[in-house]
Amino acid sequence: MQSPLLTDQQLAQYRDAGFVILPSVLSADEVADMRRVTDEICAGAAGMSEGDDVYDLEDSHTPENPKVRRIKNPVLQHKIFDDLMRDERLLGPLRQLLGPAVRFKTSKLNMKSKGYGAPVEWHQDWAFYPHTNDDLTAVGVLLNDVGPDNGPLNFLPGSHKGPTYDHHHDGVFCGAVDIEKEGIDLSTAVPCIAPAGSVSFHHVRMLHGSDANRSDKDRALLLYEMAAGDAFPIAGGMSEIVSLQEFDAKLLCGEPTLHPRLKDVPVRMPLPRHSDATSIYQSQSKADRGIYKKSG
Ligand SMILES: O=C(O)CCC(=O)C(=O)O
Repeated sequence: MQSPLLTDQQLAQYRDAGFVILPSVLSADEVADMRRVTDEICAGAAGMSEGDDVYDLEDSHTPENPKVRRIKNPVLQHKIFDDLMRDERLLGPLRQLLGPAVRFKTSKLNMKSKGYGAPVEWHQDWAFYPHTNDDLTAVGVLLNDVGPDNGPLNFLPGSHKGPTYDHHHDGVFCGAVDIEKEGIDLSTAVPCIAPAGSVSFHHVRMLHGSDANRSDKDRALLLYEMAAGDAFPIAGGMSEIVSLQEFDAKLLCGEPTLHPRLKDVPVRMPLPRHSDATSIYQSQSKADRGIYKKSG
């Protein structure tokens, strides 16, 4: 399959709106393989009474009726997910967006299963992990066809050029923006509606969120967080450099550097944080805000 390098128009859209969606990058067979592996991993949650390093479980999960909300860092769970992030069909556009050196940060597979898949309240990824510059992007791989009803991810165009919003509640980081209090107009939000196998790229400062999946169609979304090689995490954020060796091993292409590129970017530290908040779902549950919870 042809490597889908971004056109000038797509690059301009990413620059102006903060996201771009490439339809049908993966073949139907590739998507089917990923869904099969995903099902196999999810089957491992049967019998579990609480989440662990692999599984984030829905609030309604029981050992007898397992419901996985997220597979944590799927690249560590199966080679198929590791292979895809090294694929030129992703790396080509990533080099265009971030520069010659691209570093993998982490990954997640949000299941948003039919009938109950949890919402993710509006937030900016940047609020969780500020860096020395904002050349970071999230790559979303749709493992199901996504329509208006099965909980599409929504982007607010242009919000990546605006402020870093308050993601605190009662003085503690909760990872969700109070849309009403901030007076944010979501009427121009764009849902990421596309066939399975499509790939989206959204800027790290993009305001985004998704409703619960009350439909009868699954909506699994594989996400890779990627950074420019010279973007270094700011201490106190939710990314850390454990060792230089590990940090450099996460470079997917390009040369390592000890010279972070510094950019004048708006930063709010995600501190203090709830000690028992191990995922965005749990952080957000610490606040009674959220337009999706209210409407759900
Ligand atoms: O799965 C979704 O719809 C939202 C994903 C997201 O924004 C996140 O996990 O940070």
